[in-house]
Amino acid sequence: MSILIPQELIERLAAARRVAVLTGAGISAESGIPTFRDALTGLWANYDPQELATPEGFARNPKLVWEWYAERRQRIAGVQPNPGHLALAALERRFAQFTLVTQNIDSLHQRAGSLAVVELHGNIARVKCSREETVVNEFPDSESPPRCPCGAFLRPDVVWFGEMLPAAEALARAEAAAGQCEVFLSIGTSAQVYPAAELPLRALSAGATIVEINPERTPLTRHAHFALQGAAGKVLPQLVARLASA
Ligand code: BV8
Repeated sequence: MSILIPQELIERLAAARRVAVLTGAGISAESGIPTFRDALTGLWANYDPQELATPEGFARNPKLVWEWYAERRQRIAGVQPNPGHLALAALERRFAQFTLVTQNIDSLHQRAGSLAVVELHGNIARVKCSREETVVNEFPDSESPPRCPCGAFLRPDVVWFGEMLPAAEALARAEAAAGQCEVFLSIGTSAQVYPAAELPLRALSAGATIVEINPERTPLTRHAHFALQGAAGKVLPQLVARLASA
């Protein structure tokens, strides 16, 4: 089922030199990764994600939080990038400046071949000491969570609610790309978590064309010049095909 992609959007993209993209959990949904809000199926059904993805949640129950991430890591290891990820990797090669900013922690953009990926919220494959913040490459799986040689628990190297985003470098790159792009695409995100959700608004105020790709409406939809209501894995390959013949 093809989604209507207005010719005006194709022409604006074809004429653009600088493009920025923000993705959220929705772009990994077609790979079989539950989106953040429905990540809590089964065993996790009765926990609030904002309860588990917080320093307080980890301090309160380090074993539970460690095991939630271990299960998510397992699930991610077993899936593949989907046509939406692959289409974004193809799009990157088409523009002089293309910045892909993701809220996701699953490495699927990199596995699909995207090169310039800005990970705002870290990466689940990395583990760090909860005290020293240093990334640890291997660790004993004797206890859960394992401990750093310094004695503190290890934790996933992701940004939890209430935590500052990593090295301002990632956020600064994302903000610069949003402020300079001619077209900004917000794909598969509920546009509720800050500061990521501020990026399309920054692009809008800098005069960029805002495109949203999401089966549902979000707080961003009313600001978008083009709201393509469909799945990323269906819409993005069509966008790439239309651009190729533009
Ligand atoms: C910060 C990593 C400064 C971990 C994530 C009170 C106290 C403290 C902070 C706050 C506060 N009030 C507000 C804040 C700020 C807070 C925030 O924004 N809260 C929200 C909930 C209001 N932000 C923070 O805390 C950030 N840090 O502000 O630092 C600071 C410091 C100290 C004190 C104050 C401020 C840090 C936020 C980062 C949290 N980490 N992830 C992990 O993954 O476990 S957030 C996590 O949820 C994701 O990374 C993502 O960013 C976020 C939202 O998820 P989405 O990606 O949008 O996914 P979601 O499920 O919501 O939606 C999926 C969408 O896809 C849907 O719209 C659906 O329709 C669509 N979809 C589905 N299928 C498809 C599809 N689209 C396309 N195709 C499909 N097939």
